[in-house]
Amino acid sequence: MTDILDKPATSPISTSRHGDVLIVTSNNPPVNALGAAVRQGLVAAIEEAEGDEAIKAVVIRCEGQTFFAGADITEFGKPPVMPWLPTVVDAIENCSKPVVAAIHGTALGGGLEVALGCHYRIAVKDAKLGVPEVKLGLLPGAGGTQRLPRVAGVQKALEMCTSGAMVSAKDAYDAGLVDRIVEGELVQHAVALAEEVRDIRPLPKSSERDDKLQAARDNPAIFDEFRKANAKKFRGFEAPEANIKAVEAAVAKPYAEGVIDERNLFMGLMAGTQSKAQQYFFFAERKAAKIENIPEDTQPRVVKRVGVIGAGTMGGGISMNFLSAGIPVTIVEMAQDALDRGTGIMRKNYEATAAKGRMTAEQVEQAMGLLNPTLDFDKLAECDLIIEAVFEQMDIKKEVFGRLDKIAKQGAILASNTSYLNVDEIAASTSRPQDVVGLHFFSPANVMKLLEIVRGAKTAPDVLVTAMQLSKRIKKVAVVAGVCHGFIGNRMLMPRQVEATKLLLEGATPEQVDRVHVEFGMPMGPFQMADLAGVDIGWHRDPNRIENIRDALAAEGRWGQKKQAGFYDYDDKRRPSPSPRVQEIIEDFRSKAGITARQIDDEEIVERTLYTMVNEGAKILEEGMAQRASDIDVVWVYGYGWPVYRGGPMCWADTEGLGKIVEGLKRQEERMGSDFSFSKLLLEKADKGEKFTR
Ligand code: T1G
Repeated sequence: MTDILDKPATSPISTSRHGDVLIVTSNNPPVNALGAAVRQGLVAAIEEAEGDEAIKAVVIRCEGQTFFAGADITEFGKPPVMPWLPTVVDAIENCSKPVVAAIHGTALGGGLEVALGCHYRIAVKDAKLGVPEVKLGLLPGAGGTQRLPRVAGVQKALEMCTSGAMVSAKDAYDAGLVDRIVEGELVQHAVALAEEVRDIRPLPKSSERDDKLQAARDNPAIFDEFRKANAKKFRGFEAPEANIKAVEAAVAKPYAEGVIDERNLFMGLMAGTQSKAQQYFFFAERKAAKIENIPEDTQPRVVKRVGVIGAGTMGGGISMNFLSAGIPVTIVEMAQDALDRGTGIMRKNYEATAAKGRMTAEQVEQAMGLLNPTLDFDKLAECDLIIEAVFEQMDIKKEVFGRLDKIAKQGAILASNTSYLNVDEIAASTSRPQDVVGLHFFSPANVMKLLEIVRGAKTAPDVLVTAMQLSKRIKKVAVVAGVCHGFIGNRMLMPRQVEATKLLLEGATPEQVDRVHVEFGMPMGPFQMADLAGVDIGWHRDPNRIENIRDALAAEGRWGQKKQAGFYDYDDKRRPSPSPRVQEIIEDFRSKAGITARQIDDEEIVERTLYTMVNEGAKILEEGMAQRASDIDVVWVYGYGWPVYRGGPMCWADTEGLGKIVEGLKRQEERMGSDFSFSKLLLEKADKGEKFTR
């Protein structure tokens, strides 16, 4: 079909003819975002089709990696340029000749809305479709909330609009979103379909469909049932409810009125702080992949086989990331029973995923088939990347790296999964510090998306580039961190935990502190998190050495959920309740310290735990331990569940106002005593009225 495509025009939209079919092509890399020039070009192309008798049908397609991937997010917040996207979609739908959407890649957001404006939709097998606007704190604002339920049904529309998840071409076909799935030359098939339907009238307009709405009219409870079923997931977010309301309007009102509701709901979201934070975060997570101060053309090293030392919880979880990406793993343990236990848990985890229908039995076998468990440490010599996940103790790490230095092949990357320790010190125990890097996975390593790539003083640029590229392959979001105690995430966790514990001594309860954090939008508070992770993590294990509340709990075996007792008591379904025993322990420490309990208000808890985190984040920035403020936000959203509708600690601080943050910290400075010192950068920025993230 190469003869049909003319030379590219200046506009990203070009048109060409194949017989009596007008082919409209968008060439707007990297994702054919529907920027102003694309929108103008599409309207012009429809006018061209209308104005030429010889044209009987139209195909709309895209060059490059994907069909339109949505509105151009970089245009948001700027003065609007006509035509609006809804106008473009209406122009397509009101064309007097049939318009076929030829979909490949990811037809997302406004891209799917353009396809819904077309009269027919054809897709290649591996295409994906979705309306991810909710992830930007928005809703499909170009008729999507009105057309989608009419074409795919209300339940499907609710699920797609509120999750933002992509659906496969097959799933889309089954839902009626796509008329045909094809293999091979998409343009050819699209032109053939256009020829087939050229004389069919009336044209099938999505906005005029009504059949699939009736089911919801007969069962109006569908909306509240959907709200209830998703209440936990949507907690704190504004956009999901707005999406539901827009779909409700599609059912209750004629199309022309429903789109007005959609527009009003869209503008309401766009004006709010949540969508600004979530749009900021969309770019923040992409910026995190950019590594500063390395040569532009640094090439990654080849990684064909990965070695993992330690088949415990972390080693097993880390291994699964690579196995799932089709990368062979040699996993080493010191004892057969530990090795068997570790590989057994990996298989069990895969089987649990398969039981949920998220992978097939053969994929489980495929992944496990790439695993080479061994007691022979020297087998690591065949690996291109070796990750140690041994006990979090410096002398043990140094001993392991010393051994690796002797057997690992030249050019192999030696990585530590340490969550706190000094990577430079570990690197110094080898003759090849340039090959040493930290790869800090978060537990459970096969689930949590965050990966901190800890850049040692001597870590070579290509080691960093390799780590960043690999992180994408294993579906992680990686952030480069400098060498300091706790890197970025855990370093900010420390002042939060210190102040949270002091608040208990001063009169707060674990429930109060945790409630404030959960109401803020965190998945859990500091004490719920301690009970989940384990109160005994990092404990010195001497039951006679009781220096703080945590020591006291650990000494009594109150190690958290796994022992049905920690900062809370737990029933056999792990439901928490306030613990009288913990209250006694707190009161005992309080009286020993001569502290009289006082009423502590929620605002103080925010200032002493969340504001101090912002202050620590500012120190991380001023010390160069993070490349940019937005990286800190990526760490906290992906590593600890910071509510993305607040953008992350640094974005939230900007929204609060740095002056307010400084004032709040000044109010608490005396109570925090020597545990606290102001970040100079924070004071400076607050003084100048500057922001961290924009
Ligand atoms: N607008 C502008 N730039 C975009 C973009 C978009 N929609 N999508 C991606 N980019 C940039 C991205 O910043 C990066 O830039 C490069 O493209 C490659 O992206 C009215 C209001 C399509 C699945 O939310 O999900 O339509 O870093 O690294 O991994 O109803 O990009 O190279 O400079 O992600 O191959 C709805 C968002 C918009 C889709 C490709 N659409 N994009 O993933 O590449 S709102 C979205 C994605 C809307 C209407 C509403 C992914 C992708 P740089 P990438 P990828």
